[in-house]
Amino acid sequence: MTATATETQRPEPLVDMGELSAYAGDHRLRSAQLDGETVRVTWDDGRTAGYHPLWLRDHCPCPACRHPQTRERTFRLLDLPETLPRPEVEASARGTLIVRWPAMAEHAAHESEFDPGWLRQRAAADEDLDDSGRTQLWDAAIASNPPSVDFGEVTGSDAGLRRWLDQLSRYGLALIDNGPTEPGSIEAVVARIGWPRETNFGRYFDVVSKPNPNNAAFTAIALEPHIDLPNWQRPPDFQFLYCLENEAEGGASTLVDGFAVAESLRSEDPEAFRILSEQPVDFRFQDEEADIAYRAPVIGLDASGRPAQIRFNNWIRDTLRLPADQVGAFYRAYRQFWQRLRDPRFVFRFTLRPGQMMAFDNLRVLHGREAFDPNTGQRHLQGTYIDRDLVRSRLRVLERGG
Ligand SMILES: O=C(O)CCC(=O)C(=O)O
Ligand SMILES: [Fe+2]
Ligand SMILES: [Zn+2]
Repeated sequence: MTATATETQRPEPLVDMGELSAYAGDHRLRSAQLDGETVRVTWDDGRTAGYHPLWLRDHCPCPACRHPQTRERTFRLLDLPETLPRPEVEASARGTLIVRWPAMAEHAAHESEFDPGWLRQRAAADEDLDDSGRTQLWDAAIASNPPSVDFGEVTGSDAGLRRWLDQLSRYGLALIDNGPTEPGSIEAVVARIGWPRETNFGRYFDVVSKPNPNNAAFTAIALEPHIDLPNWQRPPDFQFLYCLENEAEGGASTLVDGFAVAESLRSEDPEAFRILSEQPVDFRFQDEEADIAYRAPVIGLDASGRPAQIRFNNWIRDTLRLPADQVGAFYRAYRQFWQRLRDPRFVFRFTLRPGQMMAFDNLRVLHGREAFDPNTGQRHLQGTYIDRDLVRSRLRVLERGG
């Protein structure tokens, strides 16, 4: 009802869309015309794009179609006939797109005005909204120049933070160098993005060798490449590990791009890839308080068949529930993948320095650690997790600024 009640009024000027689209630059529209089923627009720099009329109607920014405060859509497709009349389109004197829909039966006429920057941003939106457009696979060669930004820049400047988050979404990995070594320094990094994702390990956790560990990380043993919490339906998206002390002998870190390894498996051993991407396996964590279990394939694919979620963690993998005649093929595939995850041609091996932090995409980049000897010195990391939505949101907001 809201939509039709105000249909007859001339729409107010744009609902703050100019501000939202500032990062698309201030290009104005030079022309607009309806060409078959497509509204073609041309900006003043010659760039063009096409939009379906119904898409434009659905995205009308006027206060009758979008809530003026929340900016959320109030317009309902169901309030219109299935076939819309042909609109008139025009590039206004101020460089916006005007679309006028004539009245039809009981439906009032409607006019929409679109910000040229907003339109321009939407023309490329598919790539920008989804990290897959940025993803750059890597291998051991990344060691010569690992993505990293200084602590002072990440915490003190938007340009530094933007550079760091861009690295993180491209490589699924970004280091922070030259930070303080006071406990809690990790919180200053998290505060630049949002807030931590809490798990059964707490909001922040200390990675030290403990007397009664409930997880392999809290021992001094070597950790094979793994993702954290594959036993959750929604494992943490990103993990941060901040090094405060690293004096013990051993304890080097290993990182490997699981998407790169999965792609190499796909091309070199397609049958192993098929099994790991189709066969769900069980993961489970149990202690006195918790019993958290989930079943999913080791290589989760997105709708286009690209690796999107690696679930590999050998110590949290639960009983393998498979018919006996499929067990051999599964273990063969699992071995092929695991061997590649440890292959020096893929692994980035380095030792964290005090004041250094690593951030990685927990569903893409597997982390590991070599054994250390707790009798030779202190090793103390602080860790936390953070949601992808917060990381992407902060990056988009920073990129808006131009
Ligand atoms: O000790 C390390 O370097 C890593 C520990 C670990 O895997 C974790 O905290 O998730
Ligand atoms: Fe871990
Ligand atoms: Zn409207």
